[in-house]
Amino acid sequence: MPAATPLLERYRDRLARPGEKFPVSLGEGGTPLVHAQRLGEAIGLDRLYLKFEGTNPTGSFKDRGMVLAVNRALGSGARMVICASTGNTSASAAAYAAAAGLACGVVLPAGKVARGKLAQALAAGARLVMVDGNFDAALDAVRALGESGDAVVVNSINPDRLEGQQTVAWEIADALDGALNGAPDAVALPVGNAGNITAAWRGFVAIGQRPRMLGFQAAGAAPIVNGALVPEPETVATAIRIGNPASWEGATAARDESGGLIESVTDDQILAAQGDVARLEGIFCEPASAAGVAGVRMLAEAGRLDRSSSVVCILTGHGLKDPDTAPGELGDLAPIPATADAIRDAIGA
Ligand code: AN7
Repeated sequence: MPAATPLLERYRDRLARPGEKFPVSLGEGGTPLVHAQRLGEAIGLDRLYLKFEGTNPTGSFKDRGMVLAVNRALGSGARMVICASTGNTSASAAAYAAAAGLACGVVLPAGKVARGKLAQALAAGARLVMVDGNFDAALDAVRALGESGDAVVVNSINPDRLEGQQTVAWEIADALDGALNGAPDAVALPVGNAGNITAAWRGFVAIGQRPRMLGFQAAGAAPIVNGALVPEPETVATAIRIGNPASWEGATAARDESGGLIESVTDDQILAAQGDVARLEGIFCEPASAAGVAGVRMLAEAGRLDRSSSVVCILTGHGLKDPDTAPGELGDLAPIPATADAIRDAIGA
């Protein structure tokens, strides 16, 4: 079926309950899978692919699970959805709730959410509160609110979210079927609350594929790598600034069942990878999204990935969401005369 078919209709046979209707869609899914030849050359991989989730309607992979969660909340007669978020979940929840005519509450860690994501939730009319505490504290509070029945929680503790997020695995498989004659050898992605690695692995298993799942946490927010909660997580990649992942067990199951790994990368490695993806492939992803690329580069350079292995990096969110950490400095460039000669000198044409 063409990619223009709404995501939940395309995979209706795997997702829908009998007779279920999905009235809400913003055109999610159908994201590009790019053979990253220049980046692959730099890293030492001949078959490196980038699945760019930034082209989803709200600019992140969250839309895949959110579309199912909000359709089901609407179908159940709910009036309001609520989430805690490092930013992208709230942008997605706010947008889908708006389209569904539902109210949306979002609870954010004060001062640590990228500007673009805040702007999205505000524009869609979400009822937004900042809490004095990190994402983990916000999620605890939202869980309690959900249990009281005031609103449907649309964090990934809602099983509909993970169900819908499996579609990224199915799209990768559909796109690579001809090119690779089967599954990729490995799939790399950032790990925050650990819903995505859990869902992607389930999605692959559901269709009989078993790529190695390579998860990467930020070094300052690496509870799964350390085997212990991180009470005060810190990283430039605010999307994955999470110290107590809700899907911890799903992530370790994905790692162990797939023969994969979950390791950490530093903020410097993350920012370098974000810049490489933009300069070598023309794809602008947000810092958290680059953690998977940073990890793959680290493994390849250590001789832990064969040059011939096929690797898909899931770039989870768009760089425009977080202009403040974008690579490159405009600095305090003094204006020059608006003449061809002056401009030619300045840019070295
Ligand atoms: C760009 O929005 O947790 O491991 O509240 O925004 O499934 O949590 C975002 C997470 C990776 C990690 N990349 O995915 C939120 C939130 C981006 C993200 C992750 C997030 P999970």
